[in-house]
Formats: sequence, C-alpha cells, structure tokens
Amino acid sequence: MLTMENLLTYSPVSYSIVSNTLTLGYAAMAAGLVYFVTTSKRAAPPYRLSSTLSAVVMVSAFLALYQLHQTWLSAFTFNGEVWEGGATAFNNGYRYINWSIDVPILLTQLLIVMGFTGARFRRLWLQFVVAGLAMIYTGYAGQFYEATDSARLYLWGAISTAFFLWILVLVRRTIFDPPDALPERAAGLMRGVWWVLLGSWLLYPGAYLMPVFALSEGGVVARQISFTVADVVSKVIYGVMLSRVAELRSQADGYAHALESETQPNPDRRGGAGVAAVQPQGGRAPRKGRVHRS
Ligand code: RET
Repeated sequence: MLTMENLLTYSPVSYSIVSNTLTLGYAAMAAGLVYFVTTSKRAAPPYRLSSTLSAVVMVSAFLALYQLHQTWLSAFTFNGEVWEGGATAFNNGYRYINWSIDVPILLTQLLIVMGFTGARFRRLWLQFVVAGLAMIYTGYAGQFYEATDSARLYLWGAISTAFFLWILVLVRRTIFDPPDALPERAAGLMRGVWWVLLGSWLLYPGAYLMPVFALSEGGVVARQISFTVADVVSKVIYGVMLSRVAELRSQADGYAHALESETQPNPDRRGGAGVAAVQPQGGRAPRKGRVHRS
C-alpha cells in the first residue's frame, strides 16, 4: 500500500526542501531537550514532572523524525533530472507511532501543570489516553488508503475526528476549570496554551487529507512542512509554555529557584542548595482561604 510520497517524482529543489524540513524537525527536538533538562529545576517538585515529560517527548520525537529522514534519503534515487522512487518506500507511519507515545504524555503534562491530583487526575488521564490512542490508531489505519481508496481514508478519518473532538472538549475543561485558581499571569498563559494547542493540532488532520487537496509534488512539500510546524509547536513551544506556567505557579506557592536566591538574598534561607523559600511537605504551599490538612 503506497502512500502519496511514493507515487511521485521530485525536482531537486522539492526533494531538498523536504529533506531540510525533516532535519529541522529533529534538530528542534534536540534543542528542546537541552532546554527542558537545563530548566526543569525552575519549578517546584510537584510541577517539575512536566519538564521531565517534555524531555521524554523530545527524545522519542527526535528518534522518530531522525528515522523518518533516513527513510526519505534511502527511498529515492536521482536519475540526473528528478528524484524517483527506488526499492524501499517512504513511510509516514513513524509519525503516527511517535504520536502514540507523545500525545498521552503531552496531555498528562497539562493535568500536572493545572494541578489535578487524585481521582480527578486519574479519570481525566484515562480518558485522554483512551481517546488519544484511538484517534491516532484509527488515523494510522486510514492513511494506508490515501492513494488507493478515498472512501476508507474518509471513514477512518471521521472516526478519528470523533476522538479528536472528545480530546478537545476535555482539554478545554482541563484548562478552564482547574481544581485551584491560577495566578493571573499563569492563567493568561494557559489561555494562550489553549490556542497554541488548537492551532497546532488542527494541522495534523489537514496533512492527513493532503492527498485529497493536492496529490502532487507541492502537496508532499506542504504536508511535510505542516507536520513539522505542528510538531515543533505542539511539542516544543507548548512544552516551554507549560514549563513557564509551572514556574509561575511555583513562585506563587512560595518556591524560589536557587538562581534567583543567589541574586536576591532570601531571609528565610536555611542553607540547603536549590530551594530558597521553604515549602511544606508534599511540595505545595497552603493556599490562602483554604484549610491545609497535614
Ligand atoms: C489524524 C487522522 C485524521 C483525523 C484526525 C487526526 C488527528 C491527529 C492529531 C494528531 C496530534 C498529534 C500530536 C503529536 C505530538 O506529538 C490522526 C491525522 C483528527 C490531532 C499532538
């Protein structure tokens, strides 16, 4: 079952643009990895897991996109005029398999940063994982038919879209109905996260449908650019925004990162490295107006 990319030939320019776009994708993941590893301690321990999970997403996406690029390089040969298909096929399947790791993780990060815990966390997490995997695997099934059977492409795409809508409803609820109110700046940033997530996630179904709009060399270039932009925004930019929200929430909870405590001496400092303002056990400070049971 050949996908769109394998049915076409490419001018040297188109071939290079796709190759360079795929390189940009995994280079961004490597850069993101350095960022998340080096900044994770800016957030208090309960929120820090978000940066760790972003680092996991970076590694898995780096490997998948690197592999995808290798496949692009080996699938075509230059005949002196154009690049044409050879013995092996190019396969977007690596992307779908990568999403099945990354989508559940990206949604888990959201729950962590929004402060969900206990039964509410577990209930939402389970729905995110089920809906996320169902959305991806039904789409994975559909993309095999993109060049041969558009009825099946649409059918699987429609089933996948139902799960996608379910995820969006849950994401909206998670962002706009958190267990505890966020500091104003963090709440503003989370409104931005909603739009960033919506905009970037919508690029994926657009790329899935590309053979319907443009079964051409230009369509392949547009598809790989859409996928790459979507990946960089939905994994790296989203992760950076969540890390910042985690940091703002940590500060509001009374947690000060070691770097800040070096420039602004803190009278509460008790000598240990890392944490300047002391936290209660469990990592999160009691909030005003709430009874803190210990
Ligand atoms: C598919 C199939 C067609 C219908 C829909 C799809 C949605 C895909 C999405 C993927 C998101 C991936 C992310 C990956 C990050 O690592 C499967 C293309 C609706 C929304 C965020």
